[in-house]
Amino acid sequence: MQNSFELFILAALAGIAAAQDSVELCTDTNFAGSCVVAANTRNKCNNVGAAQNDNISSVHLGAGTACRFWVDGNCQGNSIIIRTDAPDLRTLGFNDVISSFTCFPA
Ligand SMILES: *[C@@H]1O[C@H](CO)[C@@H](O)[C@H](O)[C@H]1NC(C)=O
Ligand SMILES: [Ca+2]
Repeated sequence: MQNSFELFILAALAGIAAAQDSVELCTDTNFAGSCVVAANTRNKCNNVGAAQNDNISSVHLGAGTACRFWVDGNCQGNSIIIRTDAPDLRTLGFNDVISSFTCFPA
């Protein structure tokens, strides 16, 4: 039987894990416009939703998270790895082109 303290620790660890594999994708620079938080992003390819396809201009990474972004769906085509928050993807030559991504521990 687990005591309440052990359950509290497990819940806290689960919360950290959820945050660490998340990424926020925004259609405007500086994390503005229409933003979507994607969770459970690791160890698989994630296609962005139709409203955000070729429309993402800034990326806010969850704690301890880095991501690779592709210009085509299903993680195909040219790609870029982003390891720190990107408030303006124009500076990386990757504005309004992202269609898919995967994330991993930073
Ligand atoms: C891009 O996102 C904006 C919201 O910031 C939206 O108004 C616009 O329709 C989107 N463009 C496309 C092509 O989906
Ligand atoms: Ca945009």
